[in-house]
Amino acid sequence: MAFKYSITLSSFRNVEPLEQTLERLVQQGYDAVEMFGEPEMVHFKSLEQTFNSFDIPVDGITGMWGSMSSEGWKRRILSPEPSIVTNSQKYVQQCIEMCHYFGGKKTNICLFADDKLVTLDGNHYLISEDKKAPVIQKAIPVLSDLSKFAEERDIQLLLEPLNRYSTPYCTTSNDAVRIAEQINQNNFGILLDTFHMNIEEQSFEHAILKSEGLLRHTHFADNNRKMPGYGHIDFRLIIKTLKDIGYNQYISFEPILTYEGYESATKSGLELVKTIAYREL
Ligand SMILES: [Mn+2]
Repeated sequence: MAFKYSITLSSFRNVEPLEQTLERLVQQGYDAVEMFGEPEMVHFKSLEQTFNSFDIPVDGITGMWGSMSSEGWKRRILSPEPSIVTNSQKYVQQCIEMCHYFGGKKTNICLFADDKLVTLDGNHYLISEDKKAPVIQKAIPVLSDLSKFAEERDIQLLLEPLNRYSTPYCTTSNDAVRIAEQINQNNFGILLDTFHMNIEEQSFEHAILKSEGLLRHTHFADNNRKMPGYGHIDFRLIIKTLKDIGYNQYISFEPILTYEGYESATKSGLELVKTIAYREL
């Protein structure tokens, strides 16, 4: 079984021109890219021409949540403020439309809350289940509507658990599965990110097994958010477990590339993961 390999363009956004990134990624053997979700900041037509000229497909849209965007403060689905929720819905709809336009199949969704609710961000505690439940419950109809909106455009809406320092409401595979089971729509699934899993999950293996049937996309980064092989996560067990559950979707790298030598890191990280994936485990 072969995986397909993608990478998030948000990683290169403030690093170099897009054309330079795409040219190198094609050379390095990437099958696709994830476009960052800033629908109001890019020109669709010229961007489409750029992707076409490098003959590299867009697999999906990475939502620019939290501090990823100057607009992040109003992209908070769990906010108690109705206007913020409405804005967040609109944002996800725009990302879904954008994904559809570029021929992608997946858009991720992260459950950010209002700053007032994230005061625990500053320390190391998690929110208790009884405090979490009502906040999540309120978001279920919103997520359900967005999932239907995505389905009409043949897009998978994928819930990505983040670590507690970003948002404490959906941090594990278990949290995401519970929400996805309540939504109960075929195009609503889960995206697991090894960087966040490393902080929150009891084991990579258990988290992946738990999400079987719902896992439709993965983000790969090492514990320090560099490319795999530049930190201390053991990707062998992760890849073996993905194979065990019959995962045949994208492995999409989501590194932070502010370090020297990032151009070769995107190559060696990809080669490391491919080597592990091809080897019999
Ligand atoms: Mn991610």
